[in-house]
Amino acid sequence: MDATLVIPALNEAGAIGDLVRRVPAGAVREIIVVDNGSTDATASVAAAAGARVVREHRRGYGAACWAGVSAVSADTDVVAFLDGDGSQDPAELPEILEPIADGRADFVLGARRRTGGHPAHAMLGTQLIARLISWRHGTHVTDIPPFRAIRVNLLRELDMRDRAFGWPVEMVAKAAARGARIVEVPVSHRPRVAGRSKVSGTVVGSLRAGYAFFVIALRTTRGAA
Ligand SMILES: Nc1nc2c(ncn2[C@@H]2O[C@H](COP(=O)(O)OP(=O)(O)O)[C@@H](O)[C@H]2O)c(=O)[nH]1
Ligand SMILES: [Mg+2]
Repeated sequence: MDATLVIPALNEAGAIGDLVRRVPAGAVREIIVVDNGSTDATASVAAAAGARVVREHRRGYGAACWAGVSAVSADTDVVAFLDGDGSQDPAELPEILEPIADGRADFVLGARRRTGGHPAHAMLGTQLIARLISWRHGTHVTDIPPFRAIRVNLLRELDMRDRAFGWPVEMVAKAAARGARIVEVPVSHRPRVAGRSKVSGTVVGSLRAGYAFFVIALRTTRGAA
């Protein structure tokens, strides 16, 4: 199985180098860091750590992830995602890839069991939307997390439209709507290791992300996705 890791990064110079170096050897063929218009040394730090750096000047978490997906080599079977702030542990990447490698899953979610650094309000909203999607599409998801792995073929079929914070929820909702085999794997979560939060750590970021989550979840639950 040929897997590529995509890391969206906006001003993560303090975290990205260590993060890239901690990806277990052989877990993925390539690590792509998408520099989303950083004003710090994110790109050079990531490159020095061994990642391939792709630049995306259009801001947005989804725009960054999409640029990474567009840059994977043609023979890539699986794309994994995690954030550039060090909140997830790359040592857990083999566990995220395993259900797909075993042929048990099309899409794996790294469900956050310990939510250090992820505010309670954000976690609560996320869990509510996970329930809504589960109920509507007869699947069982408990989180809409940043740590994910998906078969490239499935991802391309999803026709992803959001380019901002709604990207993860669009991916989960559309995959569930298609009856894809979604498996959750428990993972750890800790506060970002450096830099500033752009989403759940700020009031504006939380509201924007929460709004996008709800709008996209409702759209797909009405069958319009
Ligand atoms: N908000 C935001 N995050 C981006 C963007 N591009 C890349 N990212 C990355 O998306 C990840 C999640 O953002 P983060 O600030 O950690 O959100 P939080 O975990 O909810 O506080 C980080 O790796 C960011 O660097 C962007 O345009 N906007
Ligand atoms: Mg974060």
